[in-house]
Amino acid sequence: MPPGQVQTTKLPILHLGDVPKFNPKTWRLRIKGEIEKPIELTFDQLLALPRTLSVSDFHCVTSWSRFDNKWEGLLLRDLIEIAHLLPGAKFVSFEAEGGYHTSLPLDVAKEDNVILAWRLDGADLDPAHGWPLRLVVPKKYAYKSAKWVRVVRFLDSDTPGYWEQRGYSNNADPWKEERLVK
Ligand SMILES: Nc1nc2c(c(=O)[nH]1)N[C@H]1C(S)=C(S)[C@@H](COP(=O)(O)O)O[C@H]1N2
Ligand SMILES: [Mo]
Repeated sequence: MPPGQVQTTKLPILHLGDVPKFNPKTWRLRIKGEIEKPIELTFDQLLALPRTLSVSDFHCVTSWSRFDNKWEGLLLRDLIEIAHLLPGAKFVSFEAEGGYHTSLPLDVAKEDNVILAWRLDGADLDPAHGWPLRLVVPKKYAYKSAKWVRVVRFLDSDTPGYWEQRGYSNNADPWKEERLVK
């Protein structure tokens, strides 16, 4: 357990704004920026990609942690391989429906267990937990784990996320308790 955290067994629901509706006819995941050619995937096309089961812990900066979450989806590492990055790609930004966004350095995005997930603990994601697609970054505070991801944008310089622009750490390492920037 990282310092200052308390264990919870049920996954709390935490986000800004409303839970968006999912329309499989119009929904697309868009991959763009510093890549050879922009990619657009329907949800069915996403489901046809290699999928991984990734078990990890989840730490919210407001101090709850949930252990052993079984996420299923597309590893960022596999997405990066499909996307054919240009040499300038150094960061990746995740843009969610409703305007929420967050970012990671490319080397963090390639770490184990960073996944775009559509299932949790053997069931499709609950709408409130990000259905149909959410990011999970276990080694960072959960504000990096954007729900309802619609755009994955590779960048040559960082675009800090919603909370990162409002005083929260852009490195967000729970083991170092990087919560608010002092
Ligand atoms: N789109 C979106 N994603 C988001 C948020 C948000 O406000 N909007 N909040 C983040 C925060 S602070 C947390 S703790 C987790 C919570 O995920 P959960 O509701 O599935 O437990 O979602 C993250 N992803
Ligand atoms: Mo959070």
